[in-house]
Amino acid sequence: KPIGIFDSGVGGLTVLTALQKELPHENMIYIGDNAHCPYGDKTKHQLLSYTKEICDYFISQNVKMIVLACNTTSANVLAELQELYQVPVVGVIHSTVHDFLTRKKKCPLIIATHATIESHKYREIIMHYEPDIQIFELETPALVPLIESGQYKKGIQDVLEHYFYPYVNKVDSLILGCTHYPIVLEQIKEVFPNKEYISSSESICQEVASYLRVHHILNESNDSGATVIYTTGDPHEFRYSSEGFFHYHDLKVNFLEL
Ligand code: DGN
Repeated sequence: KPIGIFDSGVGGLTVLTALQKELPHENMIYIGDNAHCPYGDKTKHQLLSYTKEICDYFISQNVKMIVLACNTTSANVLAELQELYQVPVVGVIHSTVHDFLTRKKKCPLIIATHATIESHKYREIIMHYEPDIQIFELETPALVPLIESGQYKKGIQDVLEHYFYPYVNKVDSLILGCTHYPIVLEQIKEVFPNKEYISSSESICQEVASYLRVHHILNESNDSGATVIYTTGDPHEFRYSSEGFFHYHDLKVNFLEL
């Protein structure tokens, strides 16, 4: 049985590639919901309606687990999706917070979409474990459209400087609370150096791997897993925006109508 993974667009490919590395024998289905991208400015009601369609599709494909490779939906509709489906549904936020807490930092800046920041999910979970941590939260809505355009190298430095300038001397760590952001981590490090960087795309892998192991649903065969990629938008655009940073050659992207 495959694992179903989705995001609003190409950002979740950062989770997909990390999972492929960690779990090379698993079959995976990836959906980029580009028809509704970006998710960051959508209401909870909209997010639930889009993600239900995606999860229903995954169920029709007999998946054994669903991974929300997206902070915006993890922050806003995870509990609702967990109620609705029999298969395990996991989001990225708990494992990212866990990862952050192991680094022993005291002043994190969390960057994420409007809907993730507005939910204060990161703050809530961090404070639950470590009430003394001084948390800064920042919406960075210009980043996802830039990354999805595939043209992010032009102009991103100015945008990043504008966002990070007020925090340069205030924080000791940066939580990349959106799965699109690791794509521009090098650019971020240039304008915001010498921090501890925590990426929600890496943090989730251990959680998925140990869940599969503990529940004995890890694929034990030595065959390499197959991945099928879908977008609800334009497959050519999806390929264009992902090829620049993932170095996939001849990535096969299928159109999915939900
Ligand atoms: N990559 C998603 C996230 O982690 O929040 C969604 C980004 C978006 O669509 N704005």
